[in-house]
Amino acid sequence: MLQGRVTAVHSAYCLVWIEGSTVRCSLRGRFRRLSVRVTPGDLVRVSRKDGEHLIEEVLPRKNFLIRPPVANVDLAIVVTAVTHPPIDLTYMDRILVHVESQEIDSVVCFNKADIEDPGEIRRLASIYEKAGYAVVVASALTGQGIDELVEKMKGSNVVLAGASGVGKSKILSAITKQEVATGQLSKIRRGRHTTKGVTLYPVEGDAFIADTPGFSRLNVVECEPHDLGYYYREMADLVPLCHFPRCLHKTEDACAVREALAEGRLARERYETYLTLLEECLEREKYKYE
Ligand SMILES: Nc1nc2c(ncn2[C@@H]2O[C@H](COP(=O)(O)OP(=O)(O)OP(=O)(O)O)[C@@H](O)[C@H]2O)c(=O)[nH]1
Ligand SMILES: [Mg+2]
Ligand SMILES: [Zn+2]
Repeated sequence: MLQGRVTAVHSAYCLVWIEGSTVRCSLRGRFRRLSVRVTPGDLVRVSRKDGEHLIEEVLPRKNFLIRPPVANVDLAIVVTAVTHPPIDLTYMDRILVHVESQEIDSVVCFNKADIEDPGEIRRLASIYEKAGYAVVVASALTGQGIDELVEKMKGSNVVLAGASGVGKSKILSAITKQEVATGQLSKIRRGRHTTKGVTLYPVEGDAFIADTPGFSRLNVVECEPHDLGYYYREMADLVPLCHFPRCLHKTEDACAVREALAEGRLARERYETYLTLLEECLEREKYKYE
Protein backbone atom coordinates (compact mmCIF):
# COMPACT_ATOMS: atom_id res chain seq x y z
CA MET A 1 0.00 0.00 0.00
CA LEU A 2 1.29 3.48 -0.94
CA GLN A 3 0.86 6.61 1.13
CA GLY A 4 0.45 10.14 -0.16
CA ARG A 5 -1.11 13.56 0.26
CA VAL A 6 -4.21 14.73 -1.62
CA THR A 7 -3.41 17.93 -3.56
CA ALA A 8 -6.69 18.43 -5.42
CA VAL A 9 -10.17 16.92 -5.38
CA HIS A 10 -12.21 16.60 -8.55
CA SER A 11 -15.69 15.15 -8.78
CA ALA A 12 -14.56 11.72 -10.00
CA TYR A 13 -10.94 11.48 -8.87
CA CYS A 14 -8.26 13.04 -6.69
CA LEU A 15 -4.72 14.07 -7.39
CA VAL A 16 -2.37 12.59 -4.83
CA TRP A 17 1.30 13.40 -4.34
CA ILE A 18 3.07 10.06 -3.88
CA GLU A 19 6.84 9.81 -3.57
CA GLY A 20 7.59 12.89 -5.62
CA SER A 21 4.98 12.79 -8.34
CA THR A 22 1.31 13.48 -8.87
CA VAL A 23 -0.85 10.41 -9.30
CA ARG A 24 -4.46 10.40 -10.38
CA CYS A 25 -6.43 8.24 -7.98
CA SER A 26 -9.99 6.99 -8.09
CA LEU A 27 -12.10 6.88 -5.02
CA ARG A 28 -13.51 3.61 -3.78
CA GLY A 29 -17.29 3.40 -3.94
CA ARG A 30 -17.81 4.35 -0.34
CA PHE A 31 -15.58 7.42 -0.69
CA ARG A 32 -17.28 8.44 -3.91
CA ARG A 33 -20.57 8.58 -2.12
CA LEU A 34 -18.89 10.60 0.62
CA SER A 35 -16.54 12.46 -1.71
CA VAL A 36 -16.81 15.64 0.37
CA ARG A 37 -14.87 13.77 3.00
CA VAL A 38 -11.67 13.67 0.96
CA THR A 39 -10.08 17.11 1.12
CA PRO A 40 -6.85 18.65 -0.14
CA GLY A 41 -4.22 18.08 2.53
CA ASP A 42 -5.55 14.66 3.51
CA LEU A 43 -3.04 11.87 3.99
CA VAL A 44 -4.30 8.76 2.24
CA ARG A 45 -3.44 5.13 1.67
CA VAL A 46 -3.54 4.12 -1.96
CA SER A 47 -3.63 0.69 -3.57
CA ARG A 48 -2.58 -0.10 -7.11
CA LYS A 49 -4.22 -2.70 -9.29
CA ASP A 50 -3.97 -3.12 -13.08
CA GLY A 51 -2.32 0.29 -13.36
CA GLU A 52 -5.19 1.99 -11.55
CA HIS A 53 -4.71 3.79 -8.25
CA LEU A 54 -7.46 3.67 -5.65
CA ILE A 55 -7.77 5.61 -2.42
CA GLU A 56 -8.43 3.00 0.24
CA GLU A 57 -8.22 5.00 3.43
CA VAL A 58 -8.12 8.58 4.67
CA LEU A 59 -5.85 8.88 7.70
CA PRO A 60 -7.07 10.82 10.78
CA ARG A 61 -6.68 14.59 10.44
CA LYS A 62 -4.76 16.72 12.89
CA ASN A 63 -6.83 19.77 12.00
CA PHE A 64 -9.17 21.09 9.35
CA LEU A 65 -9.74 24.60 8.04
CA ILE A 66 -13.32 25.04 6.89
CA ARG A 67 -12.98 28.14 4.71
CA PRO A 68 -11.25 27.18 2.52
CA PRO A 69 -11.34 23.43 3.13
CA VAL A 70 -7.79 22.20 3.75
CA ALA A 71 -6.80 19.36 6.08
CA ASN A 72 -3.65 18.85 8.15
CA VAL A 73 -2.31 22.38 7.98
CA ASP A 74 1.05 22.87 9.71
CA LEU A 75 1.79 26.50 8.98
CA ALA A 76 0.00 29.68 7.93
CA ILE A 77 1.93 32.44 6.19
CA VAL A 78 -0.04 35.52 7.17
CA VAL A 79 0.70 38.11 4.51
CA THR A 80 0.26 41.85 4.84
CA ALA A 81 1.34 45.06 3.13
CA VAL A 82 1.81 48.36 4.97
CA THR A 83 -0.02 50.87 2.79
CA HIS A 84 -0.86 48.95 -0.43
CA PRO A 85 -3.46 48.07 0.90
CA PRO A 86 -3.28 49.67 4.35
CA ILE A 87 -2.41 47.17 7.06
CA ASP A 88 -5.33 46.13 9.27
CA LEU A 89 -3.92 44.85 12.55
CA THR A 90 -7.27 43.56 13.81
CA TYR A 91 -7.65 41.54 10.64
CA MET A 92 -4.11 40.14 10.97
CA ASP A 93 -4.55 39.23 14.62
CA ARG A 94 -7.93 37.63 13.92
CA ILE A 95 -6.16 35.23 11.54
CA LEU A 96 -3.26 34.68 13.95
CA VAL A 97 -5.68 33.89 16.79
CA HIS A 98 -7.66 31.53 14.61
CA VAL A 99 -4.64 29.51 13.46
CA GLU A 100 -3.14 29.49 16.96
CA SER A 101 -6.40 28.00 18.26
CA GLN A 102 -6.13 25.26 15.61
CA GLU A 103 -2.53 24.53 16.67
CA ILE A 104 -1.23 25.77 13.35
CA ASP A 105 2.13 27.57 13.44
CA SER A 106 2.37 30.97 11.77
CA VAL A 107 4.83 33.27 10.03
CA VAL A 108 4.03 36.95 9.51
CA CYS A 109 5.12 38.15 6.09
CA PHE A 110 5.44 41.84 5.23
CA ASN A 111 5.18 41.84 1.44
CA LYS A 112 5.77 44.62 -1.11
CA ALA A 113 9.02 45.69 0.58
CA ASP A 114 9.99 47.19 -2.79
CA ILE A 115 7.36 49.94 -2.45
CA GLU A 116 6.72 50.26 1.30
CA ASP A 117 8.60 52.48 3.78
CA PRO A 118 11.41 50.41 5.38
CA GLY A 119 11.15 52.25 8.70
CA GLU A 120 7.44 51.51 8.99
CA ILE A 121 7.99 47.85 8.03
CA ARG A 122 10.61 47.59 10.79
CA ARG A 123 8.32 49.20 13.37
CA LEU A 124 5.41 46.86 12.58
CA ALA A 125 7.66 43.81 12.19
CA SER A 126 9.15 44.35 15.64
CA ILE A 127 5.66 44.31 17.22
CA TYR A 128 5.18 40.79 15.89
CA GLU A 129 8.73 39.64 16.58
CA LYS A 130 8.43 40.77 20.20
CA ALA A 131 5.07 38.97 20.43
CA GLY A 132 6.84 35.74 19.47
CA TYR A 133 6.15 35.32 15.76
CA ALA A 134 8.65 34.66 13.02
CA VAL A 135 8.62 37.59 10.60
CA VAL A 136 9.76 37.65 6.98
CA VAL A 137 10.10 40.87 4.99
CA ALA A 138 9.48 40.04 1.35
CA SER A 139 8.76 41.29 -2.11
CA ALA A 140 7.09 38.92 -4.51
CA LEU A 141 8.11 41.34 -7.23
CA THR A 142 11.89 41.39 -6.62
CA GLY A 143 12.13 37.96 -4.96
CA GLN A 144 13.31 39.35 -1.62
CA GLY A 145 12.50 37.01 1.28
CA ILE A 146 11.13 34.22 -0.91
CA ASP A 147 13.98 31.79 -0.11
CA GLU A 148 13.48 32.55 3.57
CA LEU A 149 9.80 31.62 3.28
CA VAL A 150 10.67 28.39 1.47
CA GLU A 151 13.18 27.61 4.24
CA LYS A 152 10.52 28.11 6.92
CA MET A 153 8.08 25.89 5.00
CA LYS A 154 10.31 22.77 5.03
CA GLY A 155 8.29 19.60 5.60
CA SER A 156 5.07 21.56 6.15
CA ASN A 157 1.64 21.82 4.65
CA VAL A 158 1.22 25.58 4.32
CA VAL A 159 -1.64 27.99 3.63
CA LEU A 160 -1.27 31.61 2.58
CA ALA A 161 -3.66 33.92 4.40
CA GLY A 162 -4.29 37.63 4.45
CA ALA A 163 -6.42 40.43 3.10
CA SER A 164 -7.24 40.82 -0.57
CA GLY A 165 -4.53 42.52 -2.60
CA VAL A 166 -1.60 41.95 -0.23
CA GLY A 167 0.10 39.67 -2.77
CA LYS A 168 -0.69 36.10 -1.71
CA SER A 169 -1.08 34.79 -5.24
CA LYS A 170 2.04 36.60 -6.35
CA ILE A 171 4.00 35.04 -3.48
CA LEU A 172 2.59 31.63 -4.38
CA SER A 173 3.86 32.09 -7.95
CA ALA A 174 7.29 33.15 -6.65
CA ILE A 175 7.51 30.18 -4.29
CA THR A 176 6.34 27.57 -6.80
CA LYS A 177 8.26 29.25 -9.65
CA GLN A 178 5.18 29.03 -11.84
CA GLU A 179 2.41 31.35 -12.81
CA VAL A 180 -0.52 30.20 -10.71
CA ALA A 181 -4.07 30.92 -11.73
CA THR A 182 -5.81 33.29 -9.37
CA GLY A 183 -9.29 32.90 -8.01
CA GLN A 184 -8.83 29.20 -7.48
CA LEU A 185 -11.80 28.90 -5.24
CA SER A 186 -14.13 29.77 -8.04
CA LYS A 187 -15.18 26.62 -9.83
CA ILE A 188 -13.07 25.91 -12.87
CA ARG A 189 -14.86 23.72 -15.38
CA ARG A 190 -12.70 21.21 -17.18
CA GLY A 191 -14.94 19.25 -19.51
CA ARG A 192 -17.48 17.59 -17.30
CA HIS A 193 -15.21 17.66 -14.26
CA THR A 194 -15.41 20.39 -11.71
CA THR A 195 -12.45 21.39 -9.58
CA LYS A 196 -13.63 21.76 -6.04
CA GLY A 197 -11.85 23.83 -3.44
CA VAL A 198 -8.17 24.53 -3.18
CA THR A 199 -5.13 23.06 -4.87
CA LEU A 200 -1.94 22.29 -2.98
CA TYR A 201 1.30 22.91 -4.84
CA PRO A 202 4.32 20.78 -4.00
CA VAL A 203 7.40 22.81 -3.07
CA GLU A 204 11.02 21.66 -2.72
CA GLY A 205 11.85 20.56 0.81
CA ASP A 206 8.89 18.20 1.12
CA ALA A 207 6.37 21.01 1.52
CA PHE A 208 3.01 21.98 0.06
CA ILE A 209 1.38 25.35 -0.27
CA ALA A 210 -2.16 26.53 -0.95
CA ASP A 211 -3.42 29.93 -1.91
CA THR A 212 -6.50 30.69 0.12
CA PRO A 213 -8.65 33.58 -1.00
CA GLY A 214 -11.47 32.14 1.08
CA PHE A 215 -9.45 32.70 4.21
CA SER A 216 -10.00 36.41 3.85
CA ARG A 217 -13.68 35.86 4.54
CA LEU A 218 -12.88 34.48 7.94
CA ASN A 219 -14.53 37.07 10.12
CA VAL A 220 -15.27 35.85 13.59
CA VAL A 221 -13.06 34.46 16.26
CA GLU A 222 -14.76 31.37 17.56
CA CYS A 223 -13.44 30.94 21.07
CA GLU A 224 -14.62 31.52 24.62
CA PRO A 225 -13.96 35.14 25.68
CA HIS A 226 -11.72 34.14 28.59
CA ASP A 227 -9.65 31.87 26.26
CA LEU A 228 -8.83 34.63 23.78
CA GLY A 229 -5.73 35.76 25.72
CA TYR A 230 -4.21 32.30 25.33
CA TYR A 231 -4.14 32.76 21.56
CA TYR A 232 -2.07 35.93 21.76
CA ARG A 233 1.39 34.42 22.02
CA GLU A 234 2.85 37.11 24.28
CA MET A 235 -0.20 36.99 26.57
CA ALA A 236 -0.48 33.21 26.94
CA ASP A 237 2.06 33.02 29.78
CA LEU A 238 0.60 36.08 31.54
CA VAL A 239 -3.02 34.91 31.64
CA PRO A 240 -2.48 32.34 34.44
CA LEU A 241 -0.85 35.08 36.56
CA CYS A 242 -3.98 37.25 36.65
CA HIS A 243 -5.69 37.39 40.03
CA PHE A 244 -9.12 36.41 38.71
CA PRO A 245 -9.26 32.98 37.07
CA ARG A 246 -11.65 34.15 34.35
CA CYS A 247 -9.99 37.52 33.87
CA LEU A 248 -10.81 39.19 30.54
CA HIS A 249 -7.90 41.65 30.97
CA LYS A 250 -10.26 44.55 30.48
CA THR A 251 -10.87 46.39 33.74
CA GLU A 252 -10.05 43.74 36.34
CA ASP A 253 -7.64 44.47 39.18
CA ALA A 254 -4.36 42.61 39.52
CA CYS A 255 -4.35 41.74 35.83
CA ALA A 256 -0.96 40.52 34.61
CA VAL A 257 -1.81 41.43 31.02
CA ARG A 258 -2.61 45.06 31.84
CA GLU A 259 0.50 45.25 34.03
CA ALA A 260 2.60 44.11 31.06
CA LEU A 261 0.88 46.77 28.94
CA ALA A 262 1.65 49.50 31.50
CA GLU A 263 5.28 48.39 31.65
CA GLY A 264 5.64 48.31 27.87
CA ARG A 265 6.14 44.53 27.68
CA LEU A 266 2.93 44.20 25.67
CA ALA A 267 2.47 46.34 22.55
CA ARG A 268 -0.47 48.74 22.73
CA GLU A 269 -1.37 47.81 19.12
CA ARG A 270 -1.77 44.17 20.10
CA TYR A 271 -3.78 44.98 23.21
CA GLU A 272 -6.14 47.13 21.15
CA THR A 273 -6.86 44.34 18.66
CA TYR A 274 -7.33 42.06 21.65
CA LEU A 275 -10.08 44.34 22.99
CA THR A 276 -11.77 44.46 19.59
CA LEU A 277 -11.70 40.68 19.18
CA LEU A 278 -12.85 40.27 22.77
CA GLU A 279 -15.95 42.36 22.04
CA GLU A 280 -16.66 40.08 19.07
CA CYS A 281 -16.36 37.00 21.29
CA LEU A 282 -18.64 38.54 23.90
CA GLU A 283 -21.21 39.44 21.22
CA ARG A 284 -21.18 35.85 20.01
CA GLU A 285 -21.64 34.54 23.55
CA LYS A 286 -24.69 36.76 23.97
CA TYR A 287 -26.42 35.32 20.91
CA LYS A 288 -25.52 31.79 21.95
CA TYR A 289 -27.90 31.94 24.89
CA GLU A 290 -30.72 33.88 23.25
N1 LIG B 1 5.14 46.30 -5.87
C1 LIG B 1 4.69 45.09 -5.55
N2 LIG B 1 3.48 44.69 -5.97
C2 LIG B 1 3.06 43.46 -5.61
C3 LIG B 1 3.85 42.60 -4.83
N3 LIG B 1 3.15 41.45 -4.63
C4 LIG B 1 1.97 41.60 -5.27
N4 LIG B 1 1.91 42.80 -5.88
C5 LIG B 1 0.78 43.33 -6.66
O1 LIG B 1 -0.34 43.50 -5.79
C6 LIG B 1 -1.54 43.17 -6.48
C7 LIG B 1 -2.30 42.09 -5.72
O2 LIG B 1 -1.53 40.90 -5.74
P1 LIG B 1 -2.22 39.46 -5.61
O3 LIG B 1 -1.13 38.46 -5.56
O4 LIG B 1 -3.26 39.26 -6.63
O5 LIG B 1 -2.93 39.64 -4.18
P2 LIG B 1 -3.77 38.55 -3.37
O6 LIG B 1 -3.37 38.65 -1.94
O7 LIG B 1 -3.66 37.22 -4.01
O8 LIG B 1 -5.27 39.13 -3.50
P3 LIG B 1 -6.65 38.26 -3.49
O9 LIG B 1 -6.49 37.11 -4.43
O10 LIG B 1 -7.68 39.27 -3.90
O11 LIG B 1 -6.88 37.82 -2.05
C8 LIG B 1 -1.14 42.75 -7.88
O12 LIG B 1 -1.28 43.86 -8.73
C9 LIG B 1 0.32 42.36 -7.74
O13 LIG B 1 1.07 42.54 -8.91
C10 LIG B 1 5.13 43.06 -4.40
O14 LIG B 1 5.89 42.39 -3.71
N5 LIG B 1 5.50 44.31 -4.79
MG1 LIG C 1 -5.05 35.92 -4.85
ZN1 LIG D 1 -5.97 39.70 33.25
